[in-house]
Amino acid sequence: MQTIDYTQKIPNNVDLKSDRRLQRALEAWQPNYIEWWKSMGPTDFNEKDVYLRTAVSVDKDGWAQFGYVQMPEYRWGIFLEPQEKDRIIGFGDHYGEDAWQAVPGEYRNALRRIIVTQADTEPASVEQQRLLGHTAPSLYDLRNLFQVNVEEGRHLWAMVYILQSYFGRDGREESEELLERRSGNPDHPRILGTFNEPCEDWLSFFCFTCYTDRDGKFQLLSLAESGFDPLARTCRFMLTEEAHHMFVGQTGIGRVIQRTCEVMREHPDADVREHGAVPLEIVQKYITFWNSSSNDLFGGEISSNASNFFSNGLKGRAYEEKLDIDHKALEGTYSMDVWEDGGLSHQEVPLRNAMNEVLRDEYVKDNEKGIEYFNKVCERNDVSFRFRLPHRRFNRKIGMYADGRFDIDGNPVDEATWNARVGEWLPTQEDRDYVKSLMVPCYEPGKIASWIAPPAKGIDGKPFEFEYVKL
Ligand code: BYC
Ligand code: FE
Ligand code: FE
Repeated sequence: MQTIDYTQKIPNNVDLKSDRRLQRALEAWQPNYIEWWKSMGPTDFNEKDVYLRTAVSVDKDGWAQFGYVQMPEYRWGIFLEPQEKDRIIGFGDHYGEDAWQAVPGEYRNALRRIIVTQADTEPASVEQQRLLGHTAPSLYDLRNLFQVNVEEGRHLWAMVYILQSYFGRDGREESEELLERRSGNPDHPRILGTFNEPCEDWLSFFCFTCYTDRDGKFQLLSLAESGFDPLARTCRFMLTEEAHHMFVGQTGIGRVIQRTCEVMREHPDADVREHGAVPLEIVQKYITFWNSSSNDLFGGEISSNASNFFSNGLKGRAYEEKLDIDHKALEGTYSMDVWEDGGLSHQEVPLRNAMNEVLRDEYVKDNEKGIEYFNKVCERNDVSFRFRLPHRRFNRKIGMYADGRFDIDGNPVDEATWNARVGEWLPTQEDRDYVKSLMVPCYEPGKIASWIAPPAKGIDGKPFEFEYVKL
């Protein structure tokens, strides 16, 4: 078992103490990080004991140890999957060559940009979620929020380690800027759109962890294939943590639906709002908003960036190494509906240029499974409502479909139709106000807010009533 050295100021499994310069650079960044955490993280909860899991090794069973921790004392560390002997690059023009242990000079800028973009999302999400602790529906949920927050903090560490060890001074400058950009700040925003959207209520939080963290899963899967081996190893370990974030989102939305269904059964003739539940139509609109915004995180449908990232061996397809496919992707094409001059036409696009769309396909497939789960909750409760994903053309801000207007089924519509119908598809101010009105904290162990059902089970074998956060 590859244990992590916790006696070090920065826990790690990369033998940091053998590289004094790097260790000093990271130790110089650490207080700035903590300062950022204390001002931009979950303020007002920094002195509370939270029942958190911490990684103690990167092995299958060893990476989750539970105990009470105050968040600023959390052992954020640097954990990479062990190096695979003789690993080769699994795709693109360098297919079959030895994986890189150092940054290839010609791809330095592109790699740096990918890593900075990935890194930027991590602190952004902590900033977006920073006030949610004040309105948690239960201590169980409060703890899950903080678990997600500290792990996103660790993901920032993971990327900063790569920047500082492999990108010298540029990497150190980028590390500082990662603590300076601010989610939603018009003058100094985070890099990607979704990470500047406000996430101020718990229904948004669950949708964010369900759909935006799931973009994280697929971006990490594609970076886990990278020919730049340290990045691949870092992302492989991050993926183990990501699963919990999506669990929080998926089951969180499911529990909101469950609660509404219960109210509908008990009071078939009432408006569920009278009983403090969220109408399923509003849940659907929140899903539609966060899913469509997260679709943008895959970039444009036809992208020369994506083609270069693939050709150069920087970013592969999800599960590239495991799949029996043409790893050079030089010959294939991808059929897509191209939006041009106000119309859709079916076109064959060279596969390498369609890599963003290939990855988005996997993402959509994963999301479909999540929707089936929500519909099972309805079925189980004899409720006829059915959830759906919006079409991927719907409400896009990035890529060719951003130039048009599409209804939730992906059909082109004119501006007037869009304006008349957008309130059926996306949350209205009234919907948001209602959801906001439900956001009152419920901190008593074993109690839960009116708008959500308790979880099927607690964390780490503990019951729901367990005092997950000592307030
Ligand atoms: N918002 O060729 P294009 C996570 C820019 S989430 C704003 O279409 P490309 C997490 C793009 O930068 C995972 N701008 O796209 C989740 C480019 O700009 P320039 C994060 C956008 O480059 C929850 C231009 O549009 N990881 O971990 O092929 C909680 C044209 O670009 C957006 C990564 O993203 C957008 N949505 O692909 C915590 C992986 N989309 O060149 C954490 C690293 C595109 O004109 N990033 N643009 O200035 C990448 O691989 C790529 O940058 C993208 C974009 C896939 C994001
Ligand atoms: Fe993350
Ligand atoms: Fe995450």
